[in-house]
Amino acid sequence: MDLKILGFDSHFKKLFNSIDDGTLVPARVVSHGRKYYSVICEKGVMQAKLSGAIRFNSLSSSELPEVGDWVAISIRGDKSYITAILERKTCFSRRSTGNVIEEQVISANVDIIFIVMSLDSNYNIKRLQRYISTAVSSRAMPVIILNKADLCEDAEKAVREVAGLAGDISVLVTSSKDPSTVKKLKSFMKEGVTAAFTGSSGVGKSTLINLLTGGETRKTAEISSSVNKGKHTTSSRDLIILPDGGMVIDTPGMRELQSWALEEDEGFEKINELSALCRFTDCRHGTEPGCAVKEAVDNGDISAISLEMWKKQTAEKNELALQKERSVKILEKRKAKRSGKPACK
Ligand SMILES: Nc1nc2c(ncn2[C@@H]2O[C@H](COP(=O)(O)OP(=O)(O)OP(=O)(O)O)[C@@H](O)[C@H]2O)c(=O)[nH]1
Ligand SMILES: [Mg+2]
Ligand SMILES: [Zn+2]
Repeated sequence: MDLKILGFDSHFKKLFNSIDDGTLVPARVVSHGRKYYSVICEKGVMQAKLSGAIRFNSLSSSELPEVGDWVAISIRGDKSYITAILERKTCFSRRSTGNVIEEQVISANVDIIFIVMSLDSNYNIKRLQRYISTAVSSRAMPVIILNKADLCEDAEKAVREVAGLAGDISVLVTSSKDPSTVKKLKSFMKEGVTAAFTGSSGVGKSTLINLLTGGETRKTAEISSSVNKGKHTTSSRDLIILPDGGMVIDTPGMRELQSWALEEDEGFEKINELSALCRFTDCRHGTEPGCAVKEAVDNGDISAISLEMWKKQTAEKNELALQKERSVKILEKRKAKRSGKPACK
């Protein structure tokens, strides 16, 4: 196996050489369960476990290897251990749910994120916007796929609407029933390039991947319903090597994509600009006197709806910042506990 095919470029080579003592092997994470990681290296695919040091030193799940990561492995007899993760080029993540709010990495070192939305009842511009901002903050290149065009009478209308908010992001219209779909997807893929598919459950991510691999690599909803086993949705993340070059990562459709990054305000420039003219520097544009934003709403310069949306987003942002702060404290406590010292308040 030539590592170049897997995207092991000069950047990762340099990182690897800086930690290699002559006993390590570079490998890429293909999939993982709770204990074992499938990694691929020059020798082929093998199972590896985390070294004790990684397990002990990582405080949050984002410090553990994820699909797409380049890692260093140490092979001892018939066992392999992951001893280090090479610094990620890109990192596609979301906010985890649970009592500790932390970054949950979905896939690492992805060059392209195909955001799939289907042109049926799944079509939702706001959700798309959320996917776009998550993809942008991952530093990978987003590409929008409007799938199931065969189920939509006026795909052009959707394309116009999506193009309006997508800026210079490519927008593809696809259908598993249309032979040109494969060509469109392939034009983005080449040796060493990794693309991840993301989007709601049932939009056709696994079906599109099967078109790219030219076989039924991924189970899809349709296949299993024909054998009466109910809906087969993807439940694991896997890195798949394409026959014509490039790699794809299939991900299970997420019910709600919560962005990890505190996003820059979008579309609220006017409100933010005017805030500087409010009497109080911390004006929340509610009932405060001398509020320049409310004045603009009264004059019709800003719509009441945008102000409402601004308030909602600000509240969400404040809550997220608070949750993050709390999480940092919990993680610090965990760390102190590990090192045997009492946690400071
Ligand atoms: N009409 C139509 N159906 C499609 C198209 N693409 C996929 N489907 C169907 O949509 C259903 C869901 O497809 P999947 O590929 O399993 O969807 P997924 O995005 O992988 O879903 P999860 O794994 O749950 O996230 C299947 O029954 C597919 O046959 C399309 O372009 N047109
Ligand atoms: Mg799937
Ligand atoms: Zn104000």
